[in-house]
This record gives sequence, structure tokens and C-alpha cells, in this order.
Amino acid sequence: MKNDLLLRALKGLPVERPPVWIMRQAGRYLPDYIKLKNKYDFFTRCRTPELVSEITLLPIDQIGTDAAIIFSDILVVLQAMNIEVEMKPNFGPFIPNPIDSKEKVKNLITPNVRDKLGYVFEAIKITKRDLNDRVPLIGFAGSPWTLFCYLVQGSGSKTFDKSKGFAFANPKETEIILEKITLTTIEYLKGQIDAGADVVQIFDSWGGLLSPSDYSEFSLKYINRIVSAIKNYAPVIIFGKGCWFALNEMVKTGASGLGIDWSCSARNARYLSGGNITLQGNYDPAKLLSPISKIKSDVNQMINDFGKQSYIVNLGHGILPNIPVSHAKAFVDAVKEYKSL
Ligand code: 1CP
Repeated sequence: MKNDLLLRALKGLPVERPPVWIMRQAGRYLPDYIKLKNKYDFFTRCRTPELVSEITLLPIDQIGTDAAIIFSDILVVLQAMNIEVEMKPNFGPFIPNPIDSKEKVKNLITPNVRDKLGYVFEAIKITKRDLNDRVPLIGFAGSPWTLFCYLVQGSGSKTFDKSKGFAFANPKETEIILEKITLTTIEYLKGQIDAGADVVQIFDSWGGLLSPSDYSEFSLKYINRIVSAIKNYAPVIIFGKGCWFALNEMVKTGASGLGIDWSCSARNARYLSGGNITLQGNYDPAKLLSPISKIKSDVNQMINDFGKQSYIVNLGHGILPNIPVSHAKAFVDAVKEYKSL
């Protein structure tokens, strides 16, 4: 690997500077992505290995990040489990027949992952070939709780009120659903690693909607099983949006890195996670709209706050579609120009 900063940071090995990548760097804001978006619908983009590779490499070539993340979506796992998922332009994910009653739980199958998601593994192989070991490739999956949120709600939501209501009213059925997603996700991430993913990240985008005890029961329990099953094959990063309260428990899973959002300071994150594990984050994505000089001084300060070692520079959540490419690049350049105090 020509640039192995990410792999070293995840092992806690010394680095000259921290690695940097940007959550959702492969889609959303790059003009060349928008061109492809206007030509092919979303799941066609996900299912065509050559397109996946092209999109995945865009930020490496144009922004210069230290890692690539495979272009796909967390919801392809629900599709593999027999759930129809549409991606509606200017709306987002839509599930015409969500699991909103006990009777529908049986609709969810535990699939043969190679049959249903082999196209992702194929895309990873092609992307690895095209990357030619320039930077590591990150594979990913949604956490079982986050997938459950979409499965029951039927679309995106700020509160996922239907999903939470279903979980509290039907804990047994919820457990069955989360179990099935967990088993599928373990096979899915193993397949990604077999195909060449160097690191995997678990996105728990909606874990922060739960109280600490509900988080343990409905989310962390299953993330823990996933990490246990795969941590010997590749380093795992857990990103739990709004889940600062669980950092200490997340360390115990054996993950190599923990994602932090901007609601938690570097100091608090180091304190809550015990001070040894690699942390990733946590710039507010909206702050990429600041003037470039401000972005650069913020990044310098952020590295000083987290420390240069055992740290991965990133945003605290996905990049927004309205960020100018020059600002995203300034964020990355600031890390490459980092001078310690
Ligand atoms: O046509 C389009 O461009 C649609 C926008 C889009 C894109 C680019 C969606 C729909 N998914 C993706 C790709 C995607 N999704 C990646 C690929 C790599 C990258 O872009 O760098 C990744 C890692 C994801 C992960 C994902 N999808 C998450 C977890 C991360 C996060 O942002 O919290 C979630 C929650 C989703 C669901 C999803 N997919 C798409 C949208 C608009 C959403 C969010 C909907 C919502 O709940 O509001």
C-alpha cells in the first residue's frame, strides 16, 4: 500500500500526520458525480462495477483523500433481505411495503449473501484493481438498528417515531428482525473483506435517537456481535451519530476506531473512550461553508485537540451536497499542511 496512513492510524502506529477522508465523499457534491447521477438511476450506479469504481475514485483523484470508500448504500442489505427499496430523486429512500406490523416480520429473509450482494463484491474487486494500492479501500454497512429504522418507517425521518414505537411495543419481533439483519451483515462484511476491503465502517446513523439503556438493547448488542465476528479479518470503525454516551461501551467491542460527531468535543471523546483507541471526526459538515482560511485554521486546531496520533481527520457526518469542491479540498489540504504547535 503506497499510502497506508489510515491503516497505521487504526493500529495506533506512529504517523507523520493523521490520515483524512470524508464521510459520503463518493457522492453528493462532486460535479462529475452529478453528471453520472443524471445519466443512470441510483441502484444502476450501485450495481454496475465499472461505475462504482469510477465514482469511488473521484474523490481520490479530485480531492486527494487518504482512503476510498466503496460507492454503494446501506439499504442494499434490505433489498437482499426481500424488501423493495426505491431511491426517489429529491426525496431519498422509499420502502413501499415497510414492516409495520407483527405479521409482516416473516417477509424478511436471511439471504444467501453471495447470490444477492455479489455485485458489491465484484465492484470492490474492480475498484481495488483500479486503485492499484494507492490508498486503502473502506467497505461499509449500516448498523442493524439503523436499517431497522428504515425498514419500519418506510423512508427517512428526523425522529423515526414509527420505528421506535414498533420496537418498544414489539420487543420480541424487533429482536427477530435485528438478529436477521445481524447475520446478514456479518456475511456481507466478510464478503467485502474477502473481495478486498481493507477496513470496514459500521454506520449507526440513528443510534442517537435512543436512550443509553435502549441503545444497549437495540443497537450496541448487535454491533458488538458484528465486530466480534469480523475484527480478526479487518479493522472496524464504528460511527454512531449522537452516540457519545456509548463510547466507553463501544471500546469493549474490539473495534479499531470510533467515529465522533461535532456534539462531542475532542477532549470529551478521548476521556469517554479511555484515551487509547483511534478516534475519527468530527468537523461539522456545514462548517465547510466557512471561508477557506477559517476551514484551514479549524482543521489545525482540531488536530491539536485530538492529537496527531491515533486520529483520523473526518467530518462528524456526511458531506452536504452544497459544499464547493474547493472547500472540501481545502479541508484535505489543511491536514497535509498540518504543522504541530
Ligand atoms: O442519487 C443520489 O446521489 C442519492 C444520494 C445517495 C448517495 C450518494 C444515497 C441515497 N446514498 C448514497 C451513497 C452512500 N450512502 C454511500 C456511498 C459512499 C459515499 O457517498 O461516500 C454511503 C457510505 C452511504 C451510507 C448511508 N446511506 C447512510 C449512512 C451514513 C449517513 O449519512 O448517515 C444512510 C443513513 C443512508 C441512507 C440514505 N441513502 C440515500 C439517502 C439520501 C439516505 C439518507 C436518507 C435519510 O434518512 O434522510
